Amino acid sequence: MQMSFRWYGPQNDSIPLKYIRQIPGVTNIVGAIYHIPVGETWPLADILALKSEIETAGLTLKTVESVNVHEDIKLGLPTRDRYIANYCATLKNLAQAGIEVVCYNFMPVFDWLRTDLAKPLPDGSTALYYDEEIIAGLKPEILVAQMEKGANGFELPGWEKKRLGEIKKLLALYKNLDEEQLFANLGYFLAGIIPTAEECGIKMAIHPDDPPWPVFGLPRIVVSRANLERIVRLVDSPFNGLALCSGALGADPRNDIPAMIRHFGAMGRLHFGHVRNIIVARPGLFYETAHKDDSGSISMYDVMKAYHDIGYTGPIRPDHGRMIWGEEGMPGYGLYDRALGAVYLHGLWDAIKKQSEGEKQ
Ligand code: CS2
Ligand code: MN
Repeated sequence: MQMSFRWYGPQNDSIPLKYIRQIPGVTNIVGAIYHIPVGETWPLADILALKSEIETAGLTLKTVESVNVHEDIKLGLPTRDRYIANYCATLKNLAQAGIEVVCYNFMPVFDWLRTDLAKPLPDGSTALYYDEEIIAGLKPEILVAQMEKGANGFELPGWEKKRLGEIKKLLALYKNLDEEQLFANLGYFLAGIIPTAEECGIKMAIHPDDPPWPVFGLPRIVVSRANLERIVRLVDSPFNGLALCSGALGADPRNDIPAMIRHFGAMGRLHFGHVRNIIVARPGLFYETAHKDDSGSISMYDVMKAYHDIGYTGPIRPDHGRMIWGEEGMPGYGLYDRALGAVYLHGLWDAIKKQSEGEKQ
């Protein structure tokens, strides 16, 4: 397991790399290029510059999150072939820079979404919060405005102002697209990119939809064990794998996260672990909590034990954190609580590892 930390680059992140370097056990940065529009090829020089900045700080860059997928690919428009070719070119450049894992998602229009980006918790911290009943009464353009306002001056990943400025137009394009078509479009995309990923040795890791159910009538398919099973078989290659996000999938209590880790891990399809805890207060209402095992609805011990038992050697990151100690930062991506999460998860890992080594002797 390689403990990793997401970093949004020198222009977009308020946290200096040198602070991340001081979190015990964190060795890897999960990074991306943000100034190239979705769908265009990431230039090798830009990737190398990012890598060298990270290495100068004493950290490594082997995992990229995300290379976002152009909307035309999700929609299955004729223009998709050009964007798939660009995606392959990006993968080749990433491979040349030594990148091993690329995370992406296949959510129409929106990336992860919440109804409150700073919900106060009883301990005085704030956290990301989602209530389906609030969503039901909201117009999508109001949600976009709320997300922008709550973002604290940061551009949230997957929430590019320019693209979402045309939200009504975007939603109209999806009017007749159902789950089956979205599956077909994902299959087409994977058929287009996986041969390149195989050739250059990049493990593709699809991130689950967050929340894992349809929103605003838009289909969402990366939501359950059965669907993940179908996705890894769309193109049957070890390079067609998963980024298992405990918080995203865990919002639906029917998803047994440790069982999924064991299952897809044994298949060799688990390439990235996002580990975070949430409280599911009632169906459709959940919020993010501290990572501690008993702080939320998902047992972080069971999750880390499952990663350990499958012999997981890939990247894991604490995913989101709350805002604590008066920190001002990008919602979900402050320094303090994610650092606590990384160290806590690592502590669980060390204990599980030591215990299993003792049992073997
Ligand atoms: C989110 C997403 O849950 C998460 O990790 O922060 O933005 C995620 O990075 C993307 O959906 C992955 O493509
Ligand atoms: Mn995640």
